[in-house]
Amino acid sequence: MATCELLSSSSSQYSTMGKFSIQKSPVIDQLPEMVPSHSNVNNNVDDTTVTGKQPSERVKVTEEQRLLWLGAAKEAARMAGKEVRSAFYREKTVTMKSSPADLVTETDQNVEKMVFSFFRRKFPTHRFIGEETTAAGVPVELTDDPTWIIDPIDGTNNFVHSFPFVAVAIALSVNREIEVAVTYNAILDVMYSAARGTGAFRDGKRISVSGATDIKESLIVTTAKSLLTPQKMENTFHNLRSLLEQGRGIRNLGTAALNMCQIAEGAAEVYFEFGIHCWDMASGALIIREAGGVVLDTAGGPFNLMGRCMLAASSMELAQTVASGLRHDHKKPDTEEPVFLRSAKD
Ligand code: LIP
Repeated sequence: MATCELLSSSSSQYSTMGKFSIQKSPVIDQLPEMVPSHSNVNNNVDDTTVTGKQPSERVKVTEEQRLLWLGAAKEAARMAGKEVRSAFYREKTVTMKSSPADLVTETDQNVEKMVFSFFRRKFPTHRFIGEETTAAGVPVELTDDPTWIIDPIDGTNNFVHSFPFVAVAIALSVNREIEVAVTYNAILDVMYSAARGTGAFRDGKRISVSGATDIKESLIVTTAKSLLTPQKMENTFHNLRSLLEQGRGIRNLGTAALNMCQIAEGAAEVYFEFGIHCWDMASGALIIREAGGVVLDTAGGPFNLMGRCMLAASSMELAQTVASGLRHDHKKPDTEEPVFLRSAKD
């Protein structure tokens, strides 16, 4: 196991093993190549039909396109996963973002770059939103155009500690709906996937939520975040206490994307979290809904992909029970304009 030591109080960068060396943040160095592609080159079959601008002009997405995109998403996730695995037990160069619990490594940045390039080659007109690109200063912008939403390493803290729950999360939004999604546990080699309207799968086998409606029979997954303000700590303790008094227990894998997959495959019944971003939620939202689950905001309202929070459950009844007892922790949304995802039936 790598040891994590903060080697200089004046620097935000440290190494998980061996000697410390100060480096310029690779985020800044990589920015130009990580800017989303808005190229108009069009040499791919799907791009000729999905470029809707106005709702009335939106072209219907076909099954063939979904299959093509899902295949590409799985290929990208496996390719990224190989990179993540090969770096997993090696020394890592770690940079702090907003706090000592909010980290980024060279692997996060390299993998995001690699995945962007992969999709750019296949789908030159598609756009991108990525965790590390956003951290480097590119604003989140979701239009009707096909847009890949990517978290290269969901669970960076886990990755830094070599705790084996680390996911590559990839989703494609078209007309502001998630059409395909994959969440890949790169260390344990488990692939969750979904295409809109066709169900959710784990390594090719169909999965579904448990369907539980009673909190007394529910495992609850959530994150108790470190280094919060006293008020936020209070809210966290309130929520944990109230759920511990009602449910069967609380779990956390340390990755939002894999936490969501536990609801989708019926291993747990409720998941909620405040402060997460669209790249943490996009793949899981589709996978849970395609598995028959419910995805809402933490107040029990419609789920906003840009709203920085999620409440997912195995049934609407359970979701509303939990929503009614939660103390909320509001964050600045990823975009001012909300993006409400419809269910596959709409
Ligand atoms: C992290 C999540 C984690 C959540 C953090 C963060 P990252 O993503 O997966 O579960 O609690 O807020 O979003 O930064 O490791 O990709």
